[in-house]
Amino acid sequence: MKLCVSLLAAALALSMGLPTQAVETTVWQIGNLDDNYAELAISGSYAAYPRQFPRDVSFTVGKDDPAKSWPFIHPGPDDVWARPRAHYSKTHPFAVRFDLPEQPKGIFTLTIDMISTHPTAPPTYSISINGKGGEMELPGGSDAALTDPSQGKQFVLRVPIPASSLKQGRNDLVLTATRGSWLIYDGLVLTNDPDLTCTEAAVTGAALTPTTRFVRSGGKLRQLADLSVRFSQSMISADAVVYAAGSTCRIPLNSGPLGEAKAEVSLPEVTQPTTVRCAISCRGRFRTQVFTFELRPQRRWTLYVQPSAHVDIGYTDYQERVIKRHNDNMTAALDLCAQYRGFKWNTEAAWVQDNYLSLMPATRKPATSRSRSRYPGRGSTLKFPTARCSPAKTYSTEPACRGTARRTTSPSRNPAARSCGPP
Ligand SMILES: [Ca+2]
Ligand SMILES: [Ca+2]
Repeated sequence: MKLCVSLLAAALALSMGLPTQAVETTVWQIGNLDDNYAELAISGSYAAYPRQFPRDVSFTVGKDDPAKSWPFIHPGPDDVWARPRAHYSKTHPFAVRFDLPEQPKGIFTLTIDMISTHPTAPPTYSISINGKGGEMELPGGSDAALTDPSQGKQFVLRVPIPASSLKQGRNDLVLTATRGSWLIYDGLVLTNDPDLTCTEAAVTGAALTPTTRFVRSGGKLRQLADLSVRFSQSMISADAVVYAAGSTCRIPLNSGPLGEAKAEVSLPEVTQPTTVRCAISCRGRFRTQVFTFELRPQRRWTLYVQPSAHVDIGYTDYQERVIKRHNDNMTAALDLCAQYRGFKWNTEAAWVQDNYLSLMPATRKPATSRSRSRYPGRGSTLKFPTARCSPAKTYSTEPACRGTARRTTSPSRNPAARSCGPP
């Protein structure tokens, strides 16, 4: 069964006062809106992408042919198969360059017709027009569409673009799957109705979501929250003023082509539920709208980072690469020890330290007693194959592990840590 979704279209079209008999002209089109991808490049052969598009996509309207220059599939960062080399970029921007011969007028509409998306990891899709962008999460589709377009779950995205966001001459549109996996195109069309005008814009919703992240600023701890604001129109530049616990901060917002703006807000740390007010204004577009949220205290987490979980030189990678990686980690750890007083580092195996000290120049070794006090301690003693242990056996090893750690991790006082070996 085909699923056809048109997000934003109804709300945005109403807010922009689209007449029922709008007269639109096609500015450009890539592919045909025919529920098929046969007319697009590497049709049905996704594995050909890294060979045919090693530098991703740069499509010039009026010059390039979709059959050669616009792939039927748009990979996301999860798609390892789409990278010609491991170190290449994980995202794959698709750029469209087009010229407008005259000063743009009225409303443009970008229609992106998709055949399907990855079923369990659909992409977060970013649209940027002349440097201003926004993104949205696409719904999951069907991977049967990779070889059979009739098996897809179709999705149509219509984005109204005011003429003020475009310009006479060259314009740049960039489409990117910023998270997740692939999507498959049917075709893209940009249309224009020069007689349409925007009605008054409005904020249609706002949310403030606390995060678990804190920052220290001016000696005081502040907690970070994510502000999300949805507008009735795309490409609106507005201001948000957030009032919380005697603190005020002003944040610029840009709704982008999808009508939604997101920003990170730094607020004073609260110890009890606290009211936060957010006033959103856009001079000349709409009157100030005020939203009220409740900011709750957030738990402070202690973060332990384990860079590796299996020191077996030559098993997880070539020996020289394993050695280099551990040495790089040690160098970075020493730098962080010097930079942050509370930073501690424990190696998983004693070999990591011994090897580093034998190879590194004296200038890299901890020289002072102060730096030695936080120098990476010896590990290895706490590593055992947890997958082979019963829960009772696992817990019973805890005192022994701590005792061994106290005896062997001199001079630093590293907390007992346990890494899990593979089964
Ligand atoms: Ca279609
Ligand atoms: Ca098509």
